[in-house]
Amino acid sequence: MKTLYFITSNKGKLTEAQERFASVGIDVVQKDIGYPELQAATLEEVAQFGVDHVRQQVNHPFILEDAGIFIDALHGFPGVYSSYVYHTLGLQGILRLLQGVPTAKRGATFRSVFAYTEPHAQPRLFIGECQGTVSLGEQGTQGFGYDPVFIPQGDTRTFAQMGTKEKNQFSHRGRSLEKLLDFFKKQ
Ligand code: ITT
Repeated sequence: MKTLYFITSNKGKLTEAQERFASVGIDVVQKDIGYPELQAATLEEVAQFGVDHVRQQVNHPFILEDAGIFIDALHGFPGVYSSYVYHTLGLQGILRLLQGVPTAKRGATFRSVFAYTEPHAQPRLFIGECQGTVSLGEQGTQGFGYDPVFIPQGDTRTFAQMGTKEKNQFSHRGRSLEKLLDFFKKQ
């Protein structure tokens, strides 16, 4: 396989997938055809629903991904609502919700669920997680979404203070992409 279609509206995700797959000679190509995001309890359900919708229009193999940040002090919020919350409350709104919460209690987990499917086949899911903390303020200008407020475990910088390659080395998406790549290698 030389070309892999990624159904996404998000250029940041696309760049990260392209960076990871370029080294193995796979060209990741964006298809921004959109699909409804089911209001479900899990990222897995959202991804599965997305596949069922997209495969009615696309008859070649493709990937799509649902991701979200789960903040401990907010009982997992925004989780599956991460996209909606990013566009409404925004990062400043999230930081306000965590006002007064000390660093030791600002734990959060980023999750990424990739779905890969071929026409008429059952989709396969590849899951990656990254633990860390929500910073006290926004830091950094790289990346996208919640990157300026997420500090991965083992580092003192936010994802927005790292380049794509470095973020991929231990991010939720880097990990799910790694599993997807392993799957391709075994095919
Ligand atoms: P799709 O078209 O691929 O669905 P999206 O931006 O709607 O793109 P998601 O629903 O998967 O993507 O993402 C939920 C939210 O979480 C959204 O606001 C993203 O910007 C944010 N997000 C996802 N992955 C992220 C990452 O690696 N770093 C920072 N924010 C991220």
